[in-house]
Amino acid sequence: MNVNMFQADDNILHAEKGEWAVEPRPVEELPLPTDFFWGTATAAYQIEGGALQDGKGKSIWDSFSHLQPSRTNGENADVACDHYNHMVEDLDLMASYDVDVYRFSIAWSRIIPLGGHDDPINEKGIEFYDRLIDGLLARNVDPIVTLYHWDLPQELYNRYKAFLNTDKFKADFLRFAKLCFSRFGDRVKKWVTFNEPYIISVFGHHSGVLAPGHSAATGHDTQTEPWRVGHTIILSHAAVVDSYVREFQPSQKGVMSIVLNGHFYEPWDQESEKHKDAAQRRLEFYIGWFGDPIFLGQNYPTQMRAQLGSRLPQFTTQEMALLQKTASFNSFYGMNHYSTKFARALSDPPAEDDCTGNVEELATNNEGKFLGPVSGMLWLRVTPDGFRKLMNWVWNRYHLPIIIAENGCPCPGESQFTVDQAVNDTFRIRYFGLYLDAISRAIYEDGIKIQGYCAWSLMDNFEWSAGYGPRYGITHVNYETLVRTPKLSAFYLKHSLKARRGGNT
Ligand code: GBH
Repeated sequence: MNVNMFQADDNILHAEKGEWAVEPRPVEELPLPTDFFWGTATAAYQIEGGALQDGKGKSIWDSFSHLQPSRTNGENADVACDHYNHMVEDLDLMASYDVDVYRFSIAWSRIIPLGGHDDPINEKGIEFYDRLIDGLLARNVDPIVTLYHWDLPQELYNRYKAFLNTDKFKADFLRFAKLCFSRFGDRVKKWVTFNEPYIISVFGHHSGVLAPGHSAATGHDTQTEPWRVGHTIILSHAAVVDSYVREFQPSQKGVMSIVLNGHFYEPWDQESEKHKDAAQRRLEFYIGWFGDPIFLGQNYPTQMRAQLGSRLPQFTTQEMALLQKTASFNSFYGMNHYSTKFARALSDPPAEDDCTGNVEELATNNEGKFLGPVSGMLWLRVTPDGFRKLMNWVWNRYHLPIIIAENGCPCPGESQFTVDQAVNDTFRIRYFGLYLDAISRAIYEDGIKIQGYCAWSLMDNFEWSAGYGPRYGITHVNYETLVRTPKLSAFYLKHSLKARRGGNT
């Protein structure tokens, strides 16, 4: 099959011609290494449903999605894609796409309903993930397992406000992680501790858009909470890595890391040092915040400490020693990436509760130009050059092989499409094609190690505060009938990856 038959209609791009800072290029189907792996990604709360099935405990997302007035577009994920009851079908779907890996997350409260280190285990929940993992291996698909993708056991929040109590959280998370290693680690060889600590900290504890929904409006201390939450995540990650390396890795031989997300930032005014500094500072506040302590075993970036002062928690000598010890045990950099924005320096002094490095994020530069065509989300533009630059930024700073753990987009207007329109997703195909070309350039022209790629997402699913509006899937899901229909992009990825790696198409 010729991958060119999947090429997007150019009209999609011409709509805004002349309005971009850089004109979009065509997809070139550039090569990838033969051992480059690809697959799809999901998260438990977004697809599983079975909210209270077989003894699962409530998570903060079960609560948050039932708040009145609704903060999730009037929708919840009690059923979602009902993956909990459609797992075999979903495994077969992935097999038909020829994926090499599947990145999914474990719902903590499904296997420890109350979440705590002394709380009972739910064997039924463990059985579900056992069947999932066995089903993947039977189909020759390697699992990449995320321990925490935002669905914290509600009880831990009730007991001690979860991330806001570092020692208690760390102990409970460590026990959950060890339970996963001991039950699943014989078959799971790639582990991710946390998905997107920035989002957990800032969107959960500053803007309050995501659970548990802390913001100034709900009476929370947004000056310090995000930084305390981030601190807890970093130390919990290090504790889990340390335990895995000492107690499990010698026999299980797996690898482990964390997944950080981040936009890339271009200066709002390319000629201005001030705005160039702002773009760099924004990246440090987004990615360096977690990356420097975790991957370098260093303190927070200098610019963060300078601006935040006592708002930023300090690492004790003992904690710093643990970070130094565990830094090199992170065997890859997990990258979730979608798009690029412009960064404009704000005037000093920064707001008392600033989280950005005193930077404004914009879709247009000083000439009013966009970075690329807009997808179905306003913040998400097709910006493959920024993706390549971010891979360079991360590689130069951390020198770790990169796994793209999430990448994708909804097509413009897709939330209103019929299934027949949705499956003809040429916009998404072009997005994937250009982003895979960027990976090829990063590997062969920039010399960066990139091991694999997970498309977000296997199927349309519950998009957090936006409910079922945005559709990121390479598979369409009808939320009434739960029928799954592959989109053209699923076959594009299957054939493009085969061709790029030198196989037959
Ligand atoms: C990922 O988050 C999540 O891991 C995944 O669960 C989710 O479904 C997927 O992306 C798609 O959204 O204020 O301009 O940054 C990505 C992090 C956080 C990026 C919210 C977009 C809103 C726009 N996202 N953010 S902006």
